Amino acid sequence: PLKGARVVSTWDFGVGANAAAWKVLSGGGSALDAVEAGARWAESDLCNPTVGRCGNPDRDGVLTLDASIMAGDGRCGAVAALEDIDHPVSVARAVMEKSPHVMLVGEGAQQFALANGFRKTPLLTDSARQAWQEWLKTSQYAPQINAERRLRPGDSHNHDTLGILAMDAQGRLAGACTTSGMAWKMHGRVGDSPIIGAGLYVDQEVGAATASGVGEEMIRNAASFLVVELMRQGHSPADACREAIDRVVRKRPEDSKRLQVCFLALGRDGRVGAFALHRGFVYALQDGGPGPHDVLHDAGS
Ligand code: SD4
Repeated sequence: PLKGARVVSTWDFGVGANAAAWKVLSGGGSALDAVEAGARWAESDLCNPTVGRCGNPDRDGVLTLDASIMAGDGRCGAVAALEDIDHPVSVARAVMEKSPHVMLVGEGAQQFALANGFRKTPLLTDSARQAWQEWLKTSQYAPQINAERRLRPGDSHNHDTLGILAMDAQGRLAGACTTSGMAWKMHGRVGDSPIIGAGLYVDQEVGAATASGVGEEMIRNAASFLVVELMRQGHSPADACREAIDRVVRKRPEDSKRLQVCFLALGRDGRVGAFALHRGFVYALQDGGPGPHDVLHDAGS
């Protein structure tokens, strides 16, 4: 019954997110439930300083969370700059299912969450606070490429956003993206992850795409939408990601040496591809096949 079902996630911690999503898929659940479960796993992972409750704060020491979720039929929801609410991906799903809107931000997103059964919880951990206090000594905002390290399972301090894409046994597609954003960002900064078309896009006719890296570049290029549109024009998922990276470079060649941008795509036919501006990007794939169920692929350029 699971023929065709699969889930792919960004970075090494995608292995854990995939395992949570696969539980849903292997029980006959939907791709939408699967990506939410995978994203919730990442949001709870206390080893991950860039997603959910263990995330690093902004330059004022405030932890703000961004998340989005999208189904192949165009339903979508997102929250940005959400404070003190656990599981922003589930708030994003509630925006999708229980509000007339697609995106809620800041205080309004928090009010909506509280009105829909979420509880206010201080999320900033001691280690994140300490990291921020250390950062304050220099106060330099300089996103790391993270290219030197080849990421492996158990290498728990690698950073970046969780983007997760799934196809269920019925061929339905869905995706989710969740992050605390760039560490030490300006207060109020919103990245690509909660912006439909930038950090995440899903179209049942074609496929799904998600992004990680410096979100300003994704927003500038409507990048996940671009990857899906390139697949619509006939590119394989891998070629679509490569072409989108080329677009990013062409637009701002001067930035491309110092910034990381990574794309991950899943075609409607189940093909998976990825590409990144710099080495070091990996993704995890779970398709229930023989052999190791989670495979890490280096997708560095
Ligand atoms: C953002 N794309 O907020 C996210 C963060 C990320 O590598 O992926 N960092 O810009």
